[in-house]
Amino acid sequence: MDLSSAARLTIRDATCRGVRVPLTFALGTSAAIVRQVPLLLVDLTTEEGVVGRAYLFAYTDAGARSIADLIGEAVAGVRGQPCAPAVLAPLLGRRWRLLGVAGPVRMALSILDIAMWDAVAVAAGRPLATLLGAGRGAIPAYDSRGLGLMEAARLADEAERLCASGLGAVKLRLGYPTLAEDLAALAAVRSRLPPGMPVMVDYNQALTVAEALERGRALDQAGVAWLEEPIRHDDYRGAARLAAALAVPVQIGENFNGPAALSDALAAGACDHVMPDVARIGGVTGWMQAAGIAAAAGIEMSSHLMPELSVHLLAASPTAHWLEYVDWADAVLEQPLEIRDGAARVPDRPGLGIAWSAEKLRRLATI
Ligand code: SMN
Ligand code: MG
Repeated sequence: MDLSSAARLTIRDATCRGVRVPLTFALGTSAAIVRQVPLLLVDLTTEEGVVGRAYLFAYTDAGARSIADLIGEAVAGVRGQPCAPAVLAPLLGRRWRLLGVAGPVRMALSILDIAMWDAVAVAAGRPLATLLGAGRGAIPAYDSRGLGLMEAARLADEAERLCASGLGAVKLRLGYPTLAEDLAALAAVRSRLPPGMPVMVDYNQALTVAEALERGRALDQAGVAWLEEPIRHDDYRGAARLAAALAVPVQIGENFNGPAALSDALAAGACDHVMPDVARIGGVTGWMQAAGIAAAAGIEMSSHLMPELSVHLLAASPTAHWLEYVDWADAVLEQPLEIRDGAARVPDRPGLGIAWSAEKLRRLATI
């Protein structure tokens, strides 16, 4: 039997580059103010000459350096093996169990998995979304570039600037010292958006359960699209109390560590929607497992950051909901993600359709 060229790829090596991208819209969250983002760019080489690419948001410079180090060690362990991510994902997971597959280790293994899938799709000459069985060509996206914690007048101006993107929804960060300030921020943003535009709100785990119940009841009246991470991300019992008591949909998922976490959260009734992060859910392999669990439970699934990767995965997810749009990787990509009619387009190029622009990279500080 003749194997396809994709099945014959052999892993050779991985190169990682850390770069610091200044943000157009500084992003104040209740946890930290993000002014520049460390991105880690990964090139996975194969003996056949096909290169698989992926990138991740590394949160901090030390995060980028340590994840790069972990990727190097993980690749050394699978050098010479077939580039078969569905087989290598459980193998790598077992191998790294003693150190613990969470945080930077999970991110290293996830990004390696994504780069392997990219190589496979590039070798097959098909967009990754198509290879995963997707039919959708575009995913509705919301603008997540700005609307951090700041005074109401500046928030209103920023909301107006965001409207130029043509996206149909925005996300606002909340978690001011008082509920009144949260509501004032929401009102300021809404005063400059088209009437009825959905607004998601994100607390980045700032509240206690009691505070979340109080603020959530007020947000029920305010009609927000979802209430994201109101409390500690892994307090599923607390989140279940909120989901049961509140009308506003509770959204969690950017901190799910692998598909098992999503499964546990749904079993606990901790949320109404989920939004895994492709670099924490286990790459493409983990995402597709998570998408199956969410679909079986009838739960809407959105994405977290890295929209150029997530657009392919949402296109192949049965309960796809919203893509979180940020433009951070525009600073490194030859062809940035295309936004049209309020949606992100799945690029009609082989693999993820991403390539680094040497010229753009020259302008960025390296980590
Ligand atoms: C978020 C997380 C990390 C960095 C910036 C913003 C936020 C989101 O939780 O969901 O976008
Ligand atoms: Mg969030």
